[in-house]
Amino acid sequence: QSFFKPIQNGAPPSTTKRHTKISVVGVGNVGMAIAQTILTQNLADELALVDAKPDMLRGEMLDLQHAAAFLPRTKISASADYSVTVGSDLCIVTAGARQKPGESRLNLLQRNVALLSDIIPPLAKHSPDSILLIVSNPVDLLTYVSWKLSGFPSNRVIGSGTNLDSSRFRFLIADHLNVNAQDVQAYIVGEHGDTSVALWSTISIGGVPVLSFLEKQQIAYEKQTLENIHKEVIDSACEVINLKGYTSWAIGYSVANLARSLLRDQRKIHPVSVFAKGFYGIDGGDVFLSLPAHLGRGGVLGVTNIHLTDEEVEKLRKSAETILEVQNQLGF
Ligand code: 6V0
Repeated sequence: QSFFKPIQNGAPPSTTKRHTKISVVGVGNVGMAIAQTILTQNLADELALVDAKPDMLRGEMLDLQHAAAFLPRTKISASADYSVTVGSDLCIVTAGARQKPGESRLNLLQRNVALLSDIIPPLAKHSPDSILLIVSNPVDLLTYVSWKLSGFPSNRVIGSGTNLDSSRFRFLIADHLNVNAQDVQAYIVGEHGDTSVALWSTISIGGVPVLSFLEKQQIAYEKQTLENIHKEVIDSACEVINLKGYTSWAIGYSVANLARSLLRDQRKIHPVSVFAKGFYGIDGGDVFLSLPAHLGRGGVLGVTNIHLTDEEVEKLRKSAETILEVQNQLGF
């Protein structure tokens, strides 16, 4: 006995609407912020969660499920077994080991690489046509490792990269000028870290290029302000971590925004970590770092050919070299 009495002569349900499934691996602070943003923004029909800690995982799943009355309908499942992710369109990886006191960055990186060796092969096996979106740090290196482990074409392996740095940059510029951050166009590219490169020539507000405006007005003071803002962006993750222990909300919104561009084929441009060899004179090896990438349902559709100054190209190459130096020690 079904709860509903079927209607007579009803047409069969339409099968034309695509079912969208997103998997999130790692339900720590970052994974849960991403999961909850995906739910509130109605980006998936199905959300699968995976973590190595089964009790916490089940607790997080139930807690989200209990919000069903206030959210768009999404099937939420969770398991430590990767079969729960089968048929995903997008797999987001946020699992990460925490730095132990006194541990070197390289050692932490090696532990995270070992962790990805357990995660990526089963994810790729269960969702061979999916897009992989890596968030775990150091994100550029781990995106490269995930590309290698998955065997996916490079256009379907993306790192969240400097998408977050760029939104911090846009916020700080907007705050300084008292305008809406959505009207501020500005890219930070390169490594998600200390060697990131702010592309001054790309900064515009409401379509007005800021740098040439300042140059015409000979406002040198504002240029220094922009340099200071970039420095503030580089330091801002540390500041938040020192204050609250981790970062979560901004990365949650930033990754959900990427999920929307990818799954809804928005063809928007995002500074994210992509296979960068061959772009902007980067030729030292297979390296992933952030470039302004054109994103859609197929993953990375292309890299924007913006004009960079010689100084910006040089900084970007340095950023690539910094990543490659560490990458070469991994033996991957
Ligand atoms: P967290 O709160 O410690 O969560 C990590 C989660 O990963 C935990 O729930 C673990 O149980 C889980 N985990 C560990 N090993 C495995 C495994 N083998 N399989 C499945 N799950 C596992 O960390 P938090 O959520 O704060 O951060 C996660 C990662 O995101 C870290 O590497 C951060 O450095 C990174 N971030 C990256 C950002 C970016 O812009 N790319 C921004 C913020 C954080």
